Amino acid sequence: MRRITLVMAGAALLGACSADPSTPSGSSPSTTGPSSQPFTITEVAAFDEPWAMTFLPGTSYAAITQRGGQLLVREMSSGEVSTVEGVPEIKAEGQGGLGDVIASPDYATTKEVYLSWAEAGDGSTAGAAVGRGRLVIADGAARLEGLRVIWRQVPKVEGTGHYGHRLAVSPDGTHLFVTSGERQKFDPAQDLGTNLGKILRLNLDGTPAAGNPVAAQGHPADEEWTLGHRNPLGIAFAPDGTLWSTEMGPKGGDELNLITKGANYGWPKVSNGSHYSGQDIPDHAAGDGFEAPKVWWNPSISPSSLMIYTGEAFPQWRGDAFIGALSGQALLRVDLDGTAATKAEVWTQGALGTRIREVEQGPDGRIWVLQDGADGKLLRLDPT
Ligand SMILES: [Ca+2]
Ligand SMILES: [Ca+2]
Repeated sequence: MRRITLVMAGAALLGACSADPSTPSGSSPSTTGPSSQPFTITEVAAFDEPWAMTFLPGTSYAAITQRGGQLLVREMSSGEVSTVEGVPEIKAEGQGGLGDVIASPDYATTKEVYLSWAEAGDGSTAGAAVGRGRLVIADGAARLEGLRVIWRQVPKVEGTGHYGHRLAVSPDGTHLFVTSGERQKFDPAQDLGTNLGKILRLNLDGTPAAGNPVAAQGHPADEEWTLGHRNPLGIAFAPDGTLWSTEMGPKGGDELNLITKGANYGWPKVSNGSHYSGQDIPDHAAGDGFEAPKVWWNPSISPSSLMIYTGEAFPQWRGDAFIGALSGQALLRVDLDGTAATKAEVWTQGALGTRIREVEQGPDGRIWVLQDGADGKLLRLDPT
């Protein structure tokens, strides 16, 4: 009985989108099958407003950020958690605080990680920052050494929302991609003179990468890879090298975008959602000059995170996108096939039926999920 209820809830979510008459051409229809669950869900630990997690390659540790400003390392067999000393001063307010953490591509030799956070500016202004430093774990303690800030949002503005600041390194290990939210200021997303509302392509030291599409327009345009983003809270490469990003839309219009060099994703000119005031925003339409999402959600699910699966534990899902939903209170799979994307399962069973903040793949291919909030559980999904 419980299973039937859950399946119907998922179907209703999917149905709301496929019934939307404003379907942009080229977007993929939903599948309508039941969201069967070929995994068990185990609660492993709990954290205080966890935001991001990453497994540190070649170690038995995972690094976890808490929005309030703590970087933690958890030894995954013993469960022992250490608080990392030496994290930067952050502005923990609203959506801001400590953000993403990923390993550098040369982690095996340097032990360096990238970290993102909200940084205070003059008065009540703030902006996202990205730093790189050495994460030393020894004798049951952990510390960051030599942390240097390698990128900042410019300008810093008032408000505490839409930092974005999710991080990904290209599969060839040569470039760092940073998502930069538009800080709830709308127009900067279309202004090449700010790096707000953009996805940036940087060298590993944070300098602008050669070959970026609008570099001729000076700095910070020389950092910019794509524009027209609102609050992109997920970014990941697929095994075939394609780059994807999840983006929080306004009232409706959450997006999964295929990220391609120089493309303009339309915010705030177009969106399949509307303003919270009720004011309409034109939908994505063929020929409007903006890149339409491959998949979108209306009503909103509030995508917090994006992981593209490459493991062995769930071979049927290799190459597919996993998305955590905050307001949608679910874990979602989107089937990726080259540059095409199709909605698949919406899992709301048990502990997955809550605000989900982060999705990660473990070194053995199991899937890990962090709930949002003050008692955010770390969940492990094991194949059945
Ligand atoms: Ca992560
Ligand atoms: Ca609209």
